[in-house]
Amino acid sequence: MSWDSLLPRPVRVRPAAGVLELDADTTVGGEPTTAEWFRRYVGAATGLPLADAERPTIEFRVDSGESVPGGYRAHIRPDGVEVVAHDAAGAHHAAQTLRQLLGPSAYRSALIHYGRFLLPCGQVEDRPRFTWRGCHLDVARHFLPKREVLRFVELLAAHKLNVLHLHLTDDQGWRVEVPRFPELTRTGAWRRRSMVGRGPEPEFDSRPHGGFYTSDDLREIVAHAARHHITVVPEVDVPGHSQAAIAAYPELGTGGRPEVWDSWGVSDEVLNTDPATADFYRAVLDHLMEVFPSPVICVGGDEVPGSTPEHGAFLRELIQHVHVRGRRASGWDELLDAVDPLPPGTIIAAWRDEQAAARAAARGHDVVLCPETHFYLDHRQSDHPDEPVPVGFLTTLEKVYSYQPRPDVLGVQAQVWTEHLDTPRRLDYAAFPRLAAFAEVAWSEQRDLADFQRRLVGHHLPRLDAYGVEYRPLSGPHPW
Ligand code: TNX
Repeated sequence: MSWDSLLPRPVRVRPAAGVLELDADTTVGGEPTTAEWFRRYVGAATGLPLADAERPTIEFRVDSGESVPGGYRAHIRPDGVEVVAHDAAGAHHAAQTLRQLLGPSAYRSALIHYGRFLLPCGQVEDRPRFTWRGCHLDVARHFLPKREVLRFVELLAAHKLNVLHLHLTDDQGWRVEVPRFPELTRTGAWRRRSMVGRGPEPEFDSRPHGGFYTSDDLREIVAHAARHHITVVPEVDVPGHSQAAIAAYPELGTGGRPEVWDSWGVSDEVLNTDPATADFYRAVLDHLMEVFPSPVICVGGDEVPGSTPEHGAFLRELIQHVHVRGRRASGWDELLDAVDPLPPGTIIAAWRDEQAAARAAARGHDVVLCPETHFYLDHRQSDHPDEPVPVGFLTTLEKVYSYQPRPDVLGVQAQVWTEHLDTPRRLDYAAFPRLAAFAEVAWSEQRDLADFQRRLVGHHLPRLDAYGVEYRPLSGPHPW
């Protein structure tokens, strides 16, 4: 495979003549999480042992004097590969680059390719543009089985993304087991109806929908993500988007006993702001912080119907609770209006407009750019009538790629909301290949649409094919 196949595009490459062929004698060593990852994934695809050795053929070294966090350089010669990375994350990025250079077969999970596995000689110097290169995944609107989340983690890592923001609760479902409050999942994880219609006006039938992750499931997801140098940022959305919690514990609401919501849109149900409700959520957050080592915990804060100053005070208490525990809270940009003063250190996920990002930055908050105009991957990909998800704005691959982030931010994040994505196949279709365009925005300073399209069509889609991703074809919607 060639150096000009890499996606996201690296900072600098210097191709040289010759190749390094991987064979039964090839050894791998150095930074242990990376060597282990390479052995497991590239080993499975090549059928090679890629054993450890004192002087390995492929060596991942870490030197904090080199590059910047997440950065690396690699030198491929006919007799070996030397990687020097700033940190373990940088070593992992280098390993992902090597996998891309090996060609699409390196993305299979078993050996079917009886040809040779070749790395082109040359050098690469690479580093991420942004610290936070996130993807948000809504597992509340439609539950996504654990195995699919593990797979999604691998796909994020293949695109050099490093944050998985898990939207764990919403009006339509509560997906995280909290041992102290068993009704949250016994009642809150299930709803009466399933979506069947695909149009802008959804239709439903009477099959129930639901599911949730146990603490061990979530620890497994966190560990798998950590092996891929991805941080899992959990979100419990308050005080709006909380009907599932209120269905489980009606005393959290403002009266009545609603069911878990089985329609889309924003429910009018909202949490009350009694001290007992704040205590309840402090306990939920404590549990979350026990399961998720993430330095950032998201409290939501979006779309609160009839938001009052009391709701702002409630959010502030929870943000402070997160900060007292030594973590940082994040939330959607409505926090800028609702919470006054907003505790310093709160990270703002700016989704509504550029102004929200500018205001957050001006007030000294770290910003993650999540613009719904460009990075909402639930939105439709063309105006073709066969497009399976006709909702939202038109968000083409090119539109995602065209986004110019303001430079003074912590990072960028793509959003996969799942009202209309009820199966893993539909999730693949919505997320890919737009997530590849997003990844280049997140990782690279340089932007060249024609060159991106060339790498995508010629090299990257074959990788996704080999991995088994059912992405949206560039030629138009799937016939299903
Ligand atoms: C807005 S963005 C929402 C979500 C929806 C999404 C659909 C945000 C913080 N809230 O609740 O799922 O639009 O595109």
